[in-house]
Amino acid sequence: MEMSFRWYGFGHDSITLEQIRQIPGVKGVITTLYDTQPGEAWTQEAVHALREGVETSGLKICGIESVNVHDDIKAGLPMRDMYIDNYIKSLTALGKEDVHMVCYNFMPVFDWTRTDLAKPRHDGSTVLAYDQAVIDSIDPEDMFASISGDTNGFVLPGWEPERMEHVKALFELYKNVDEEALMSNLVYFLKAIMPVCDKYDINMAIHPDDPAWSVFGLPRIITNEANIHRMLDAVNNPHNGITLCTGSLGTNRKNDLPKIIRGLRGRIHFAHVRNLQFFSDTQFEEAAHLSADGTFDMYEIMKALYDIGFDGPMRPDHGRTIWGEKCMPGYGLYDRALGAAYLNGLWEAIDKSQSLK
Ligand SMILES: [Mn+2]
Repeated sequence: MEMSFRWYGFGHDSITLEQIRQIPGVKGVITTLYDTQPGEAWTQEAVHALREGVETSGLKICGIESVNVHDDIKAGLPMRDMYIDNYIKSLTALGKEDVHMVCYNFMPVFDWTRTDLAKPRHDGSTVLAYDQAVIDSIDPEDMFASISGDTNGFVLPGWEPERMEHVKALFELYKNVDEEALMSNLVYFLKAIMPVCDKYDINMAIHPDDPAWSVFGLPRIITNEANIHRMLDAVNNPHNGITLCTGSLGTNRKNDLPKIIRGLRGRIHFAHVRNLQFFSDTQFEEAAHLSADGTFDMYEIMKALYDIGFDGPMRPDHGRTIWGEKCMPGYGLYDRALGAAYLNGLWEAIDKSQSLK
């Protein structure tokens, strides 16, 4: 396991590489070329400049989150082959710059959905939260305007304003795409990119849908153990793997996270670890990482990852906003640094107790 930290790049993040470097045990960053659009081919020059900037600060790029997949690929439209070619160019640029893990998602229209960006918590912090009752009462076109809380001037990844202007057209694009079609479009995409992943040893890590069920009637496929195995078996190449995101896959309380992890040896290429507190099956908020603050047993999650020999990058996921920090909701420095320290502590304890046996 290699502890990492998400960083949005020069000019896009309030947190500096120098700050990240001082979090004990953090070896590098998970980042992206923030100025590119989905479907655009990344150049090696741009990746090289990003890499150099990160390495100058004594860190490294542990992986990319995300190289976004164009909607024409997800919806299976005729232009998809051109966009897949561009995706292959982006992977080539990354491979040549020694980047070997790429996170992506295959969610139509909305990358992730929350109904509150700054819900006050019992401890006076604010957190991201979800309530299905709110989703059921609004129109998807009003989704962005309906989210309570302030982005503090940051553009939220997956919620770029230029993209959200076209929500109606995006829904139109997916009107004939059901879950079967979406899965087959994903398999088509994966089969096309596996050769370049083999060539440069790039691990593709699909992010689970968040929340792990259909919202606004849109199809969702990376939602449970059976679907994950179906996707992995359909393209049975070790480079075809997943991002084990506890906070996303865990939104569905039927998903037994340690059990799912134990069934995915060799296919988890990236881990997002965080905790949730549930108020009902469809209402939750993002707790501190500590087991006692939420619903998940973080020790069992980390132990399962340890036991399957997980050796990819891990990052603390969304944190609470604490200590008066002004930051992108979920992506402040302080609580994610606490999360990294806690997860590193669990890992060290598991590792040492294993070697005693
Ligand atoms: Mn995640």
